[in-house]
Amino acid sequence: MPSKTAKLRQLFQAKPILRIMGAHNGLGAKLIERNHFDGIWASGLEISTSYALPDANILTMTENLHAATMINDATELPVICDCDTGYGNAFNVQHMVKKYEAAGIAAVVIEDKLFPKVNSFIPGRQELASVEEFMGKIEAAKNAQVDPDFMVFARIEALIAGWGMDEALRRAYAYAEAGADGLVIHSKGATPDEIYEFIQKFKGKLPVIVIPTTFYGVTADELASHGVKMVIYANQGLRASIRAMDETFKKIRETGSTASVEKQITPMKEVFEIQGMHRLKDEEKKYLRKETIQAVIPAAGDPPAASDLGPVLNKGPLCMLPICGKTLIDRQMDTLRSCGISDILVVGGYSASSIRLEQATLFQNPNFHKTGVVHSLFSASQAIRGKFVMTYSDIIFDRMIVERLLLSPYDITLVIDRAYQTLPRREKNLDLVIAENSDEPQTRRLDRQPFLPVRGIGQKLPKQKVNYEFIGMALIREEGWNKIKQLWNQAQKQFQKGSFYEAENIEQADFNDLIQYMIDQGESVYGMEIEHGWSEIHSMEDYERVNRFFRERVDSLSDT
Ligand code: SPV
Ligand code: MG
Repeated sequence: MPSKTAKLRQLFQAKPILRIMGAHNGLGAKLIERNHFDGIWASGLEISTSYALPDANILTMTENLHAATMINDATELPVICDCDTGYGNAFNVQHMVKKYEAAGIAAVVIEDKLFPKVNSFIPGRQELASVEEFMGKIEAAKNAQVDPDFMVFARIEALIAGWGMDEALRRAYAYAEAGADGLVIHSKGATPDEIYEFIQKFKGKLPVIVIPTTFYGVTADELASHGVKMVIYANQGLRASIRAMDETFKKIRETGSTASVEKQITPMKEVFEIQGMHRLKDEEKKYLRKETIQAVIPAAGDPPAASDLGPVLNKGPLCMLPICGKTLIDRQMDTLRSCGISDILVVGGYSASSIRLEQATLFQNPNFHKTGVVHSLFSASQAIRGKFVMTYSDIIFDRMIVERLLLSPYDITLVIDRAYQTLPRREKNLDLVIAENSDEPQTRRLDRQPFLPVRGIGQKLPKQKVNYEFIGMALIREEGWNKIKQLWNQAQKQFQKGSFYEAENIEQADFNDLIQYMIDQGESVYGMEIEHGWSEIHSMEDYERVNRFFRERVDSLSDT
């Protein structure tokens, strides 16, 4: 890629006239580029106006350079910077060239007025520097540049200041002698006549640059035919946008809505295109390698045979149970999302067509009546990419449980509730757990969230050994899932006939059965101890309790 300084030099060689458009920020630069101009004028007038300040050297060099850098960074086009009088004397100019060149600017223009200058179209104070002083600035600028292609254009303000053509020409020769790379002959005439006269009389070799703000009737081709090498449209973008914004704001204020302007304003899609949002989105996967955590919710099974939830379920699956205006699965997904889990995979089976999900992927386990939870889990296997939280579809849980679970360092972690030890009733069909807990019951415990090795899991464990209940939620890391896949393969070969742990056959294996098999194969499975903060919904009694909870304390569970 040639440097922008080289690019500008090449353009001077290749084109009869260079068309340059003014900007004050990156957005302007982008629009200029897409309209095929040859370069950009970082206009002092535009930059000042963008700060709502007079074009009178109020802004510092640093502020102007900041705007110029924004422009330059947004475009492949060479940028020519309006540097007013060079921000002081020849030493300021030296420093300025060093900074602008280092920022990748292709050329600078300095004008022969006194600092602080006033915009050329403002009547009154248009004081010119002496020729000697300005020659010193040009020499300082040329000696300061490092890249030989960097250009310094000298702007003659004699016609603006009313000093006449002879003075303009005298200055032109002097600035050429001082080493300027081009001359901006500025004029506030209504026609380009005095420009043409200047060109005709100027016998030097330097390219001539014009800014046809007042003599706007002239075309670039006409200027070229008179020997102009570069035309700078210094402020038309700014003026167009002022008018467009003003009219838009007025209409919105008058009509009380934005409908009146919607069709005239740039669609958001285009705004994002200009920003480069699409590239950013395309590259997100490549650069934003944040660990994504998924959730898998097996929701394929029929409602429990003994359940009295029939009337509220209305033949739908349990996950679609409405709880205070939201389905159970929506409440689960809200809680998971509030913990940063947004890629949610749901496996339907029984009445799957009635499962309504927003921003989650639904998989099917068509053999749900003959298969168990493990089969459902594997139905989503192709979409499981790494770490995931598996949660049964019939539980509701506090987000704190998920948040803490995500911190588990183990490959497979089950959430186990110690409240089982104190529950007065011992329900049937609970998923019981035997976990190793070396703590003496009465001692103080420093670790609020112990992870305990799980030794046994199932519904038929010897009650006297059971100390926890599995709540139906587990964290499975990538390594854990790889082990599960590997051992599940092995189990299928091993258990082709007969029962598989507590399941009638391996096809009907429950998650408990799989985990017990893993443990028996020597794999480590941990339990994360909790106490309360969740509920299963298996019966009308559970359902009413959960509904009551949400009616009374909406802020505590999934809505938080
Ligand atoms: C600018 O754009 O800031 C210029 C050109 O210097 S003019 O406003 O015409 O002086
Ligand atoms: Mg200016």
